Amino acid sequence: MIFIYYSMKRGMDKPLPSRTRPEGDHVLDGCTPWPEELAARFREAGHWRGETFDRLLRAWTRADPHRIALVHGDRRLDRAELERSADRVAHRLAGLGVRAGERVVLQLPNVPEFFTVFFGLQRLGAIPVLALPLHRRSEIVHLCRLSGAVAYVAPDVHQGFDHRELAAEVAEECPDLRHVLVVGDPGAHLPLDGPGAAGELPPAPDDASEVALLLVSGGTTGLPKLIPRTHDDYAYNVRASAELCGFGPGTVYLAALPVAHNFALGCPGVLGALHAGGTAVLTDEADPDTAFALVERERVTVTALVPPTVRIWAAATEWDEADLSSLRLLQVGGARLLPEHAARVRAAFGPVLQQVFGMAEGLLNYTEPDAPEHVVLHTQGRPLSPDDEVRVVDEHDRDVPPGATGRLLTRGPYTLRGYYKATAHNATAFTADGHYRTGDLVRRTPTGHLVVEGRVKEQINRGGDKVAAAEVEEQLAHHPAVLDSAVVPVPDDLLGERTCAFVVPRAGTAAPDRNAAAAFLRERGLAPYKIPDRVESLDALPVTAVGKTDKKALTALARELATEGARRNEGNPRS
Ligand code: OOB
Repeated sequence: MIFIYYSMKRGMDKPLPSRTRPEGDHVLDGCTPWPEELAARFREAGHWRGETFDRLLRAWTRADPHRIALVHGDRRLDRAELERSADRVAHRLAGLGVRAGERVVLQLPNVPEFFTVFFGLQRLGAIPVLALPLHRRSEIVHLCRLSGAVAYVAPDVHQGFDHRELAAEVAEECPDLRHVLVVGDPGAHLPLDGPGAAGELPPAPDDASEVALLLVSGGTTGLPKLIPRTHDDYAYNVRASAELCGFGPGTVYLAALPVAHNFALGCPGVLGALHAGGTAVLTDEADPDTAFALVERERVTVTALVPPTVRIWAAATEWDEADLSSLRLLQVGGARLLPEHAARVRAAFGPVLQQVFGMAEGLLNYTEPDAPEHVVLHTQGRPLSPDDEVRVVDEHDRDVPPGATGRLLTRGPYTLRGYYKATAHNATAFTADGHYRTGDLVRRTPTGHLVVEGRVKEQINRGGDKVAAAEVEEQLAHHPAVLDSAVVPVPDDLLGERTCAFVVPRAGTAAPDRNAAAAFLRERGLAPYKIPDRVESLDALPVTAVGKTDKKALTALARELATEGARRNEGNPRS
């Protein structure tokens, strides 16, 4: 495999001795480490190599300083420039007092600065908290508080939204936040480009068992959780993914999904392309016009998409004449890709489709690039690592018979052992022996491939964007006319699912309709994709025999209302 290009060159295949940890505020304090004997096994197996992301960046640069690392519009950064820019950011942040172990909320779209800040923080040993571009006040305040962030890095204006105004509100609500840094016009805040610390920085922390980044979970309970990813585990995630996907120096990866999301960041993503000696092209526009033109111009060889986008791309191939012949691998994941849609994608692009069933928490499943057609069309892939442990169980954690559908539990060398600072939640999110309860319902084929059949977690998957029902319900509870609410999925042809909120009004009030609820939730700073697509008023929520809200009944009702609505529209096409 070509991906080992760098590691072979540098003789990095042997585990490096682990170093001592520098003084400071350690994120590991809020984390659950792997048991020592397992950690030793993962080092022994060569999964964990003691490499920090700072060391990796320097190794990539040394191997080929003038190879282009990142392309964005007319900008092209080679590895040496990426490293220099990261060092400038490190000096800038050090000058502001940011130290090893401290957290910085990083909310940037797909621009080179995402990576200069990411690697600048790695240089300092500070930890990026990767907020999604669509997160708003509710999420950013929560992420800053939960992580105890000392700084927030944001764009000036992105897709019409002014992050500087958001930052001002966030700063007011988060006393630990010392600095807001803006890429572009800083307004009342600090520019990212600015004077830095004079002189040499202290050496970069070199303990690869430390946390390298905090990813945001899709969530099932009230507010998003933070997922600690160590250098050891995430470097393995990236390297093994790049190897499986056949990444090499010729790889040109198009990042059209947000790079703050695990899929486009490290599965194999931009980091995988850099690790393999390739190039990453960054864009925020995943529409076929923009993306096809980029594929043609940059000779893109691989990209990652969510199902709704890949369907739009497949349809667009019928009229768009861009030359897409450079495309070798088209990864699709984040939500279920139905077999008939997979077949259409294959018909449009040829045998380049790969299904990816992954999660920010760790476990990744890929269909192999050379997998037979029926595997690519009908399964969501096989676990990446030989040391990924996968169990399919019933509601009492008993293994179901082979081939039966059950709940997916997993543990392994790159799957978290606990969310950050979430002791109570961790008690139920993991089994006593450290398996993560994914909340997904799967069935395993005789070849070990997984088919995602559904889920038990209370999450709506809106075309790859995850919405925790409880988070929206909690926000709705603040509305003066809302006594109670329940948020459930409704099937949707393009997104797979949309959200429907059932609302019970307080006595003597009327429940807010869709527009009023949307305005209210926007005002509360909720990310736009979490705002319910439908709002229905009910006198009371149905309950189960034990008195819990009957979400099954509500899901059925939402489905009924949606079909009725569709039927009415068919009868009256102008409505
Ligand atoms: C990816 O990560 P997250 O953290 O946004 O969401 C994880 C959840 C999974 O537990 C599952 O419920 C769903 O998203 N999911 C899929 C899927 N891929 C993810 N459901 C059905 N089919 C698939 N192929 O979504 C993610 C992370 C890394 C790589 C790819 C996706």
